[in-house]
Amino acid sequence: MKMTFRWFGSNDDTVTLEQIRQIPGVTGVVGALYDVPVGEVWPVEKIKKLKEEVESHGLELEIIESVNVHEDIKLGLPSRDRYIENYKQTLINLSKFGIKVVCYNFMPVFDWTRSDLAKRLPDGSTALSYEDKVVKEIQPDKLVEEMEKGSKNLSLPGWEPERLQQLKGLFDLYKDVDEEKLFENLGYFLEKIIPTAEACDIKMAIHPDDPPWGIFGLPRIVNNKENLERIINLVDSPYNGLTLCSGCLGANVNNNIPEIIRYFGSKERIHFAHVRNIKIHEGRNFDESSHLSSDGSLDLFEIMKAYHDIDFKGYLRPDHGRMIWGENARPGYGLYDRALGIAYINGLWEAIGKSAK
Ligand SMILES: [Mn+2]
Repeated sequence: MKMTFRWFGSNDDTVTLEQIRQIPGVTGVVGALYDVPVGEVWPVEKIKKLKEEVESHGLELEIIESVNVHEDIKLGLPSRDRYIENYKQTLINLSKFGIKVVCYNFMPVFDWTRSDLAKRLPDGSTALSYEDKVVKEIQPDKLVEEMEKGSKNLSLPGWEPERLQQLKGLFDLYKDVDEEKLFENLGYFLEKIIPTAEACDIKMAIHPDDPPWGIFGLPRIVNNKENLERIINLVDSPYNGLTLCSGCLGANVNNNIPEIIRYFGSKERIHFAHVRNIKIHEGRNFDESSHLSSDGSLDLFEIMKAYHDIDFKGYLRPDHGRMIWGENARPGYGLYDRALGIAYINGLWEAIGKSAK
């Protein structure tokens, strides 16, 4: 595996490249351009600048999270073709700078969703949390407001203000889009972009829905083994692959993460691994916990063992972390707890590797 760390750029992250470079085992960052509107082409000059900045700190930039998919593509509107052409051009531009994997998601309207961005845990740390009742009862526009309030004036990935301003219009458009229609629209998108991804040698890696169930009556399809299987078969190419996010899929107790890793790993369709733990409470409620197995509901040893068993050579990053030691950072994306997660994952990896010999 290649250990990486998500970074939001020097203008929009409390964590610096100097700090990331000092986390043991980290060889690269997971980056993106955050100032290009969704659907527009990523300019060569900006990609070049980001690449050079990362490399000047002794780190690699080979993976992008995310090139977001314009809503018109998910909706299947006639205007999607223009945005798909732009997406292909973005892939071509990224390939000029050695990008190997592009992560994206296909969640209608809302990206990752939480009811609390700073729930206080018993040890005094704060974490992202999801309470089903709160999300069921809140109005969508109020949720957007709450997320913004909790963001500490840092942008939240996937929560682009320009899209969320049109909330009501979007909900109207989605009235005719059920899960089947969403699969169809994803298939259309993949059929158009995978040949370009192949030509560019960029592996596409779809990220699961977070949480892995529908919210506000909107369809969600990237949420269990059966649907992941259907997705990789929409276009049967190694370039049509997955970001395996343990915390997202793991929020549904019916998803057996080690088994899912082994299954899609054997097909060589996992290109990017997000490793984190969550503490599941009764019903559809969960808090994000530290990475340590005993702090959450997922067994990180079994998860890392599964990656070891499939001889995982792809990119891996710790996913979200708690806010600890008084750090003031983007919710989920501070330095300290994610660095602790890396140290723990590295420890598991070394122990599993040595005991397997
Ligand atoms: Mn994730």
